[in-house]
Amino acid sequence: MEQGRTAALEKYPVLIVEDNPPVCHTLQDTLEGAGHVATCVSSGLQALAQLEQGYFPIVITDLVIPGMDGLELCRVIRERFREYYIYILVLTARDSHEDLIQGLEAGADEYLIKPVTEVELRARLKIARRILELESSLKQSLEEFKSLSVRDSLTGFFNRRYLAEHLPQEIKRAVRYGRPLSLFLFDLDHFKKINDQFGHGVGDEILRQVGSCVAETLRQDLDWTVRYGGEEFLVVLPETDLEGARIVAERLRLCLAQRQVATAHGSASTTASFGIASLPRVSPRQRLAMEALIECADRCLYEAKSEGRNRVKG
Ligand code: GH3
Ligand code: MG
Ligand code: MG
Ligand code: MG
Ligand code: MG
Repeated sequence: MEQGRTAALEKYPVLIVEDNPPVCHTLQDTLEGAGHVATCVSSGLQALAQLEQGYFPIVITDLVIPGMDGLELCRVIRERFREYYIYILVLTARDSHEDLIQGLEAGADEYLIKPVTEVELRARLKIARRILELESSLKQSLEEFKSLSVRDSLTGFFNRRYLAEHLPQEIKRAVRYGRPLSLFLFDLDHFKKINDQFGHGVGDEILRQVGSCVAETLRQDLDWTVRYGGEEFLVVLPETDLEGARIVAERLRLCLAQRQVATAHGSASTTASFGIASLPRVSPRQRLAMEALIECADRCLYEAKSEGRNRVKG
């Protein structure tokens, strides 16, 4: 969904479906006077074509129109257009109670009987505006919630929930198209000592600095990072073979080793140990399993730790 569609709009584009041109023009004037932009079409099929191409969160439709009638149009709109809510006002000369019920059942939000005064129409449009604004603010909250629910709040990296959903997809894609894929785990060295020596706040700041080194050394559009444990991270490198992953990990290792955090008790810094795994190195029987890849990286990370830390293995 485009940003402009979720933000509250000043003017809502209105689609008028009306086969009587003078009525259509009068409506258009009223709507424009009320601060909207209005487009007129004269049949249901034309209306659907407009809705396919453009953004019309408000539709005002007559019931008796050529071809598909207004009721059918309401039903089709409700079935087919779900990307954003379309507020539908039926505006008709059919004034029986039965017609009104049919119109509402077909999906109309309002059923107005001609002639409608300009004042009433403006008031009805205010209802439409309230509903549409409510919808867009709910949508925004949902987007924010979704993006927060897959991220770690301290570092901004993805969390394990995101990993469990996306790494299997990356692996599948790489295997299907015969593309390379690598990942590496890295774990900060003797991080407990940093906390002990400088306090947890400095420890947290160093964890944030990991984010800045990652941003400097990885490809922003392809690579992605997960906070895998407290001071352990997993980086996924699509379209990257083992040799490429070694280069990236080495670059990140240097960045972290050079990073200094100023504290009240002098500057603090840390190093990290890295373990890399690459798709071709996992046996074909296992290669779809993300656990196999991560285990492979974890074994290399263990090696890096036991060989003295601050190094890349894999
Ligand atoms: P090693 O080189 O073997 O990895 O040693 P280490 O001290 O880094 O490893 P250990 O697993 O013993 O300790 C990890 C430390 O990371 C202990 C824990 O308090 C710290 N840590 C984990 N999460 C956070 C966090 O969110 N903030 C801070 N400040 N510290 C954290
Ligand atoms: Mg008509
Ligand atoms: Mg440890
Ligand atoms: Mg550690
Ligand atoms: Mg650890």
